[in-house]
Amino acid sequence: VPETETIRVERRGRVAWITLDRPEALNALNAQLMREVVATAKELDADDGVGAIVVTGSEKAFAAGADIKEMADKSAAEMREADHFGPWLEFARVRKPVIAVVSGYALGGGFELALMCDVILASDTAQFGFPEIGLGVIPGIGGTQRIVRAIGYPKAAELVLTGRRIDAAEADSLGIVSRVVPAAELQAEAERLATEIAGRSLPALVAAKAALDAALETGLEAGLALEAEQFTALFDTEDQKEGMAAFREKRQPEFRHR
Ligand code: CO8
Repeated sequence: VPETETIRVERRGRVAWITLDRPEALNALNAQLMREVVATAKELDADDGVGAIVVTGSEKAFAAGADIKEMADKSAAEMREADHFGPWLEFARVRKPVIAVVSGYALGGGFELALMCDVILASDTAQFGFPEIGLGVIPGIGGTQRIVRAIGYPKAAELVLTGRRIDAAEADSLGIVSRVVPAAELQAEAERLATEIAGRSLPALVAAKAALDAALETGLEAGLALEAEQFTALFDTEDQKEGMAAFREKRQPEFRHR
């Protein structure tokens, strides 16, 4: 993993933790943080010892958005030149499961970053919103696209057009988050969930994510074909043989992630 200044990176077993670490700016996503998160995620994606990646922030903020101070004076040409978008596409293309563990503010780009992840585990202190409209801009790293796919147009449009902030309970009822847990239990639950996922067969996890992604990208026929092919290809993995043997022998599987 490369040297980083705006994030901390830790490995515990097969789980890699990326902790956003710009407390002075409530983890606002500046260009350096974007480069560090994306480079780290790509490196972890290529590492066979990693089964799942967690992205998290502090107790007060997952991330309070893109860095307003960094972009305030830019022209459109300068924004295009800086390309704040392409690297995040690479983050969203990570093949392994990515889990957002959200406490406090997940606003603007911070909310969008959470929506790039596969699973969102939220503290009951979490707050989500798209304040961009109040700044004279709009979500720019996937917010309008992913929130419509997540919760449907009418609910999504209200959030984007008003900038209204919602709490964890409302985010849960809208289907924005996977699950909400009390703040005091967030760390333990995140650890447990990430360890559980990372312990599963890596080829199966990657196949599952590819098939889930296809549901957002393709029509039903093409998605069904992709799912069937991903399912079938797993029959050439050691883990499929082990998983099914363990079932027949009434024991836990010991996956070797190949
Ligand atoms: N950018 C830069 N600095 C920030 C940001 C931010 N998004 N959010 C907070 N900070 C800074 C504050 O300026 C403050 O610094 P300082 O003490 O030097 O003034 C420090 O973090 C602490 O913040 P507050 O004092 O404001 O803390 P409060 O607890 O009073 O308020 C809030 C917390 C409500 C989260 C408040 O900080 C806030 O409203 N922040 C901005 C939220 C926002 O509007 N986010 C959307 C940004 S636009 C965006 O995300 C677009 C995404 C797509 C673009 C992709 C390309 C770049």
